[in-house]
Amino acid sequence: MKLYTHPTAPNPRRVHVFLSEKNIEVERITVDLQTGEHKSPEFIQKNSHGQIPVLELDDGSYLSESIAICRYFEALHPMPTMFGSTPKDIGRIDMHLRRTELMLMRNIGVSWVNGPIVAKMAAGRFVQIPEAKEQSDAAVNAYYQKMDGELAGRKMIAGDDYSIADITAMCAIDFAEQLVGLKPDIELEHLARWRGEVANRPSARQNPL
Ligand SMILES: N[C@@H](CCC(=O)N[C@@H](CS)C(=O)NCC(=O)O)C(=O)O
Repeated sequence: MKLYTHPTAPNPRRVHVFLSEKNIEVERITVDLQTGEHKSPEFIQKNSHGQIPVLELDDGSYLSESIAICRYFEALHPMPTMFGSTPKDIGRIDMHLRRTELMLMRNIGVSWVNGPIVAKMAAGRFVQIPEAKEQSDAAVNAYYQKMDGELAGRKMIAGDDYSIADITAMCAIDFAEQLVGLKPDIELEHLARWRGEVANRPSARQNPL
């Protein structure tokens, strides 16, 4: 198997952290995002959406979407589970994962696309909408507040145990803080406690942003 990836991009990082948690080694091939290798005809054969990560299976077929790749490995190596084992845990983890992707990551993405780094990197490729960034910045900060309230009452995002919801939220917030200027307010102490705990796991330290 081969993972087409990039050492610091936030979606691939989710897969890297997940694989470290499970102690799974997969050959990694770095895709050069700067030169647009992910949009080349050769890469489009692997993922028609021209995005990373992409997993090449031993039979020559390809899987993309970070969570689909993680689910594939979870099915191959169920323990330690990152998606839950009991019906209740599976449901709860999926609920938090979906909220994190659809409400937090999506708005961080809007702020990123309409922000200063993309303005420099991809001048002319996107029409930037400052009002959209204002709204998504506010939505991200509101989401941080909601997380802080929830983390006051439990250790990890979906309960007592670390899960794919924690991996996804950590990768999203690290990216938001370092590259989108959306650092959680220092007063959100429960969110800060959780961030400290997930950042200290070997899987996070082995796969920094
Ligand atoms: N939903 C996809 C998103 C993948 C994605 O947005 N990857 C980024 C890197 S973090 C990418 O390839 N960006 C280049 C592009 O979209 O052109 C997933 O979860 O894997």
